[in-house]
Amino acid sequence: MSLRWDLFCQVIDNFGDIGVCWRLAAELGARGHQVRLWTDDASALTWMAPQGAAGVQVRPWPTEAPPDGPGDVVIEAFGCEIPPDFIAAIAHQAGAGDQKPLWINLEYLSAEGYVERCHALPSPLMSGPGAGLTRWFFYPGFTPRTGGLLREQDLAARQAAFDRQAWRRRNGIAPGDLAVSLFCYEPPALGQLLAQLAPRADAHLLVTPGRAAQAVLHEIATHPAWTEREKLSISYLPPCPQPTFDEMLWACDLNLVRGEDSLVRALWAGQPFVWHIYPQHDDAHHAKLLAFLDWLQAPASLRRFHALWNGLEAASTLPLLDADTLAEWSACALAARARLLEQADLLTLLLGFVAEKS
Ligand code: TRH
Repeated sequence: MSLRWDLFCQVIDNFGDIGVCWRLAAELGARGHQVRLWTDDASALTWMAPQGAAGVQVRPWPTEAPPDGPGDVVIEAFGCEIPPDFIAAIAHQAGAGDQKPLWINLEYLSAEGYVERCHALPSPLMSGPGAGLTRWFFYPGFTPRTGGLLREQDLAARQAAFDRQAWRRRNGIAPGDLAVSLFCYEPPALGQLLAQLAPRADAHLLVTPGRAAQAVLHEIATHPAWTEREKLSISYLPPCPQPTFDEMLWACDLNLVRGEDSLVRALWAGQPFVWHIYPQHDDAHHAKLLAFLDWLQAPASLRRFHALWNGLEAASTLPLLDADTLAEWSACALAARARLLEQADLLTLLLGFVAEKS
């Protein structure tokens, strides 16, 4: 059954908020639903999704509900605050005896234990224009008792049709070369990574624009002793659409990803990866990272790389990115992907949840 969805997305910083919301909206559209994506900052969509998506309308942040009222499902992503007049319209509709809309708070992704405990719990509203309504928590996650991960229905077919060697040839990367994609904030161990790759004439570093490119340029400028870099090929990439970003991850031998959405994409890529987790002021991200590494069943060298890359540990040497290490990380990544592929994807679980509660 085709439903009408209102998806609310406020951009805090970076691209994860809108990146996740866009993937969800586009996949809803692909499965025949109608989506209004309300956002206070759609600017990144010009490069992330220039093609748009069937069934998806991008709308500026509203002050009130549109004349035809809220849709069948309202999603506030990452606890963003829906405007009070829109909430009043939800309450009005619910007060008219309608079960709809179903109101869902889509949370951030984590592998921590609270996710299984809190997933699908109700949160009754006690005050404000929504008093008396119930909002439901929906937690993405890595285990069957969570809301799962976004995975498009056509992902497997797209991956099967992807010509990895042709992509590498187009980008001047020989089959046996080491291609490393870099999407990160300012990793404390970036200098160490560059120093390790610098003498390798077979290494290619594909640097995404923005903070990653700035961090690399800063590192090069502030470490004049690092003189061998001319051997390493560094490409500074323009921003690209999400499907093109995904293909880069499928084509590389090591993906250094960050935030939330690109981590999921690295998992689907099935290549070795390292996660630069979004840093939180109270260091809450340390426990979050360790929980993920436990779920991942990361081997010791991958745990150590993560600890240094994320600044949980200092004054130690990054594991060498040699063939044995990458083979071990590859086995780990493939096993993780296989576990995830046995589970339902986020949208399938969300649609089941909506059907159950409506
Ligand atoms: O940009 P991020 O660091 O986003 C973060 C996280 O989501 C974090 O959890 C959140 O709290 C914070 O934002 C506010 O990383 P993330 O999540 O990987 O999002 C990046 C998106 O950008 C992803 O959808 C991939 C996309 N992308 C492209 O489509 N093309 C590109 O060229 C690049 C570099 C990224």
